[in-house]
Amino acid sequence: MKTRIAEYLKDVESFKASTLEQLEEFRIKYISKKGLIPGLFGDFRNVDAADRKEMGQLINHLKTAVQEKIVSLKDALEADTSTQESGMDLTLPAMPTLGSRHPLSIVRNEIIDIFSRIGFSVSEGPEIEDDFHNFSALNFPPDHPARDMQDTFFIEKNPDIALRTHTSSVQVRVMENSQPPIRTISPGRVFRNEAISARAHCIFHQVEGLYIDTDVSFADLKQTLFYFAKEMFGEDTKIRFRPSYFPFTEPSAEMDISCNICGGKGCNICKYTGWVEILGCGMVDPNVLESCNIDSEKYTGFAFGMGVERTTMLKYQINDLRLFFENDLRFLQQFDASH
Ligand code: 2NM
Repeated sequence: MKTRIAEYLKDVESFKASTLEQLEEFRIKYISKKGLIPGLFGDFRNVDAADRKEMGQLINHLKTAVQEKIVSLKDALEADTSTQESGMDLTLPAMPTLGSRHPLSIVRNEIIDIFSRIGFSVSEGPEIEDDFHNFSALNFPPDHPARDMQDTFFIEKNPDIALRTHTSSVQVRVMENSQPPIRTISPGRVFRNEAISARAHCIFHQVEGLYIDTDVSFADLKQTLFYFAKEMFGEDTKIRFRPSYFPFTEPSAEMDISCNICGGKGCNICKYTGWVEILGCGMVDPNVLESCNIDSEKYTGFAFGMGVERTTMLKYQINDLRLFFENDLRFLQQFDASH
């Protein structure tokens, strides 16, 4: 009997199960009613009185070994199946992963870099603004739709305070606090009360630019933005301007670049026109300069504004804006960590 117990113990100790079914077979073999261990207890009745104590201990030890084996294998197998379902293998060794910059940060930094090289500084300001800096100083008439609750997030019970709808508000602050020459860009988050879709989000990012000095002309605007387009999208990029309207600029324009996907031949990104819209711009309205204590007889300026999401989508051929806000590693890890 002693050798039988020793053999069983060896078998138990070396047993491995790769499925819960194999483990169940093992349990039945040893501890079910007709299993080996109840069998040993049955034979125990015939053991000599002198050996009973030792045999009893050996059988109990075997039984404990079987029970412990079952518990530990069951835990391991169950942990394993749950990780298979989630697609993760927790048994893999830990690997150091290098974080990468968010694509919006990569593109914002590149825009800042391009304008820094021609003397623009970076200015920042508050995300919660008053009516003057977000609307009035920028020549928005009192009944402009952007001032409506439906387009702008106002702070409850105070119609004078809202989340900024553009970073032009930062440039109002720059103009208030300094005199020309002014050359500055303001990157930042802006907020608009819009339904979230593949093309729109209620939080997005802008870079706006402002250049004020004596004799600044529309030709300066065109040349500056042509330089930007070539640096951002490649030397062969062409630009064109279409007339537009903004309260804060006159004249105003929208700038297109030749489609960087198809090179102007026509594709679904440019809707077969060969051109894609990239930014809005114009000559700063004299009313804006005067609101900010800058002499509009002496100075002129140009300004522009672009969406960082839109620019990033064009640069990296991303077709859904929501990818920027979901923080899915499978998306984020496609961008170079070195930026
Ligand atoms: C745009 C388009 C045109 C703009 C105007 C100003 C300011 F503060 F100088 F008046 N900053 N940015 C501007 C002009 C923004 O975004 C589409």
